[in-house]
Amino acid sequence: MLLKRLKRQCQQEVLNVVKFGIEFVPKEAWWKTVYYAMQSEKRGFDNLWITDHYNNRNVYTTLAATAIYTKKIVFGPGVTNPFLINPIMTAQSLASLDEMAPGRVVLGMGAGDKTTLASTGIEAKKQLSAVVDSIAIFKAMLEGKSVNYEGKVFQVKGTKFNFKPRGQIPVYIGAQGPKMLATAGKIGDGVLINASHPKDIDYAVGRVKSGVDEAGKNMSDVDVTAYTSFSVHKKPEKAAQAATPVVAFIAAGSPNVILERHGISLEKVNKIRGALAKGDFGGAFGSVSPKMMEAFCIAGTPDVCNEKISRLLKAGITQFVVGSPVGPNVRKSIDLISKQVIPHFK
Ligand code: F42
Repeated sequence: MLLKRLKRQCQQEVLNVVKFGIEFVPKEAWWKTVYYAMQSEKRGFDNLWITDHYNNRNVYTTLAATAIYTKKIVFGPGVTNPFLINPIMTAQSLASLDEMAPGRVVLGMGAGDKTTLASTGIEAKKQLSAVVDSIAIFKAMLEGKSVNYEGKVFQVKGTKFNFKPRGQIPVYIGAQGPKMLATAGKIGDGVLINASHPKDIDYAVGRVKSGVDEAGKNMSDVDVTAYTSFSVHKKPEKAAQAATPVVAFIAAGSPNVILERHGISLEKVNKIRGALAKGDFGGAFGSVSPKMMEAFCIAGTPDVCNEKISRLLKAGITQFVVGSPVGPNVRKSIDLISKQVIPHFK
């Protein structure tokens, strides 16, 4: 009896610490993304992440408007990369944003999406080292001193702001590969794990823990974040329909090791890859299988989503990010999440 009560209490404590974040891709006019940001804040989200790809709207104009139009939500790029944006400029952008929204700014840094980077002519070499160097330069610049740093990818000499930054800003690392996950545990204040299934989160948490142990830190020092593909609607088929295109792209971009982990046939994924390459989106989306949906998104009614979020909490996450597509209608889905998902955990 006592044991059961203690177990329940422990589970409750775990559930109580979870933060809810939301991700937006700034592919629409700035005011629409900022409207969603304001609505997310009002509806109880703790964190807001804006993705960074050169072919969408600029992440920092979106975040600057967010700083002005919101009051308490914590926000940042989720994630920028050191190849397109030099880490000195990232430090400058975040330090400036931190003056606009004191204490509400966080950095999300990752290796950069290779497909998007490829079209810019920028060669993303030594991605792990580039992330490590960038974070070292970022942190040193935020101390407001003159920075000298000799990294494998980036070197700076006497780099210094002409203003005094407010102070350190938490750094999250977007990570999927085993070394990047461990690095996030070692040097990050948080990790953004691009996954929706407990099997992937379990694996990732294990890798993050190895980095945490190596650095002599505690897991409680790192905000372990599931950065999911999410879609909620009262009608499950509508939720699934909205998530299918996102799942097609995730499946096509997944390494073999992840497909094997979920028992997804390479042949079926190659069919999607072939269709996407030809611009045959109908063919690609039509080839998404139930196994792919199960592995690569959380889609369904609020009850189904809550059950799946609970499984990720048990795997050790401390922040749950509702990522694209959010639902068939973003505004209505945010309302539904605020009424039937967030209250289930807080
Ligand atoms: N990418 C974007 O461009 N924009 C976004 O908005 C974005 C959001 C986002 C959110 C969460 C998230 O988890 C990822 C996100 N991404 C976004 C993708 C991200 O930028 C990366 O593309 C993605 O996370 C994949 O990177 P990865 O973490 O798997 O790391 C890659 C680079 C990798 O291969 N890692 C290896 C590993 O084991 O982790 C290590 C590679 C290594 O050791 N490299 C050596 C080195 O020194 O760097 C060099 C090796 C050699 O031979 O050259």
